[in-house]
Amino acid sequence: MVKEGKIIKLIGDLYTVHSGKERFDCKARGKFRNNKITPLVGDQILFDVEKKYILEIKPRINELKRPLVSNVDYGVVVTSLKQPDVSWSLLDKLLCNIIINNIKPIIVITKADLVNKKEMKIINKYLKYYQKIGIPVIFNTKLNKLKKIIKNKYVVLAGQTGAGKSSLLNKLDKNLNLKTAEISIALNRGKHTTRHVEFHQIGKSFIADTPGFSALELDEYSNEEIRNSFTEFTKYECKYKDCNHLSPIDCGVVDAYANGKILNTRYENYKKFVSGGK
Ligand SMILES: Nc1nc2c(ncn2[C@@H]2O[C@H](COP(=O)(O)OP(=O)(O)OP(=O)(O)O)[C@@H](O)[C@H]2O)c(=O)[nH]1
Ligand SMILES: [Mg+2]
Ligand SMILES: [Zn+2]
Repeated sequence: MVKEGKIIKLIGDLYTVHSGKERFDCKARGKFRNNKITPLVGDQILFDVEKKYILEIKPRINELKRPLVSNVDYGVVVTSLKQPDVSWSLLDKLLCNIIINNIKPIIVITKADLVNKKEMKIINKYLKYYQKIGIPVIFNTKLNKLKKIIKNKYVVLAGQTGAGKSSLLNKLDKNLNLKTAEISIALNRGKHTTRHVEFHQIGKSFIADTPGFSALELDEYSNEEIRNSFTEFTKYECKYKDCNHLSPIDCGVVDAYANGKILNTRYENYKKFVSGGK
């Protein structure tokens, strides 16, 4: 019998498929390897119930390489303010990565309890900017707004190891009990506690916990894609339509940056990303 379902988890080469109210364990056939297409967590598929094989992958709405997942509506960038320390460069990279793949970004802030008032004042200036350019910024201590936005949606969590992704899910669902771990004090970063991608149904949302990482490259993207992912830049007018915003002549973005309308780190990161200093 052939059924349709959605891949919600992958461990090793074993896929867990959600179909109706049931779950099935399936494997991918060689056919997919030959065609250089691998089923991903998030894929809508047809599978053979008796043989436990994935037969067909339905066309994807989108696909993210890091973390490896498909068909998501929202990408939540989980950003810790301490342990590991906040990195505006990594945050901008993660946002690029999500926006370029046609996924809507949300920023969730963790570990605000570890920064002092003075530090928080500076950090708030940055966070306000992201909010202003249309990216929701939500603290992990106030999750009602997040719950509202992601109702009935597929969501992927992305962020550094140790940022608090699994802890966030445990907060959203007290019965989940996902494994979390203290960060390594010596390295000031996490221990790669989560090892696989898995969607969890929480209320009416499906949220994928994912392995964290320490660094991310944007090599696979063109300068144009990176430029377009800095969505607030489109507000400013440049003399040339395909302006790369790198030369100060006739460039509305450089002007806006010089006039303090664009956050320093945003423009500096943009320059780094498009010139290969990713
Ligand atoms: N003080 C504080 N600690 C937090 C907060 N959120 C998470 N943590 C702690 O941070 C550590 C790492 O959290 P995890 O949830 O395991 O982090 P992760 O992002 O899932 O990490 P990986 O699975 O390695 O990618 C744990 O010890 C958590 O208890 C927070 O808001 N404040
Ligand atoms: Mg985790
Ligand atoms: Zn320009």
